[in-house]
Amino acid sequence: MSLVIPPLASAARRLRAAAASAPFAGATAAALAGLLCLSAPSHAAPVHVTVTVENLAPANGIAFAPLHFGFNSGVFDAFNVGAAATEPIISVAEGGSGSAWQPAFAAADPTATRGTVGGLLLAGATATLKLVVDPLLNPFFTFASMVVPSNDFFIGNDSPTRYRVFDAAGNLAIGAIDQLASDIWDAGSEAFDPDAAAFTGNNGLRTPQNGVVSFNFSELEGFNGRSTGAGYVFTSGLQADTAIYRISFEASAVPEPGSASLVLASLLGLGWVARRRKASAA
Ligand SMILES: [Ca+2]
Ligand SMILES: [Ca+2]
Repeated sequence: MSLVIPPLASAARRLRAAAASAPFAGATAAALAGLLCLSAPSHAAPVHVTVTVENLAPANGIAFAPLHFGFNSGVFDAFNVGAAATEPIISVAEGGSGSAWQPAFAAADPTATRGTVGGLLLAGATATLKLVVDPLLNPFFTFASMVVPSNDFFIGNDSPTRYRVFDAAGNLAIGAIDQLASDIWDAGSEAFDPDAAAFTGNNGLRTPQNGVVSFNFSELEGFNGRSTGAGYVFTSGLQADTAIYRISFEASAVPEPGSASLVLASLLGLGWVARRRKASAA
């Protein structure tokens, strides 16, 4: 059995070996080895990410169930336009809970950083969640949230690689994801019926639609005039280009005092060697 040693680690090892055998040059080598180890790209620096969601829809219009999301490697695909919805996305679209979506995501991409942000998000409301993300391991963002009132409407990304929020260097590449009314999906799993819809009826009732996932926001007008669970009378007020939802991202470094002090120690080591050499030459 042989170990494959990456070039930088190998260089660091040779420098450490040199450090053990030669006094002054060795000290320089040890300091350089320390720096090389720190610069080796074996670990992505984790970052703090604040995810903020905002309901931009017109007042007394649509609201949203909690946003289910995950920073991920780009392999979890919960639905496809033109195909029948499966249990994971139905658990978001018909009930808002994501009770099958989250486990399916975890099974498909075990190292994804998943979360849920907000409760019932009414027009004008915002909610935030801060979490730690590895930007190189999980550069993509996937999300899903039920639109209410509806029987099976939701927002979400069809392609798992649609939103790459971190670039190859681990820097934030997208400040926000904006959704318009024309981005709203009908899961095609439950037939339109305000009396059986979340927010205006008995959400426990349902009539199978046996359709496929498709874009659909115009059907929301069918809820106009209905009293909602939040007490207001619903008016859709949506055109295709009406802004309805924004997910924004802010990233900041996670402090790593241990690494910082190692770099400082290495630099101080180099300075000490330089002073010793100057002293010997004098
Ligand atoms: Ca898809
Ligand atoms: Ca439907």
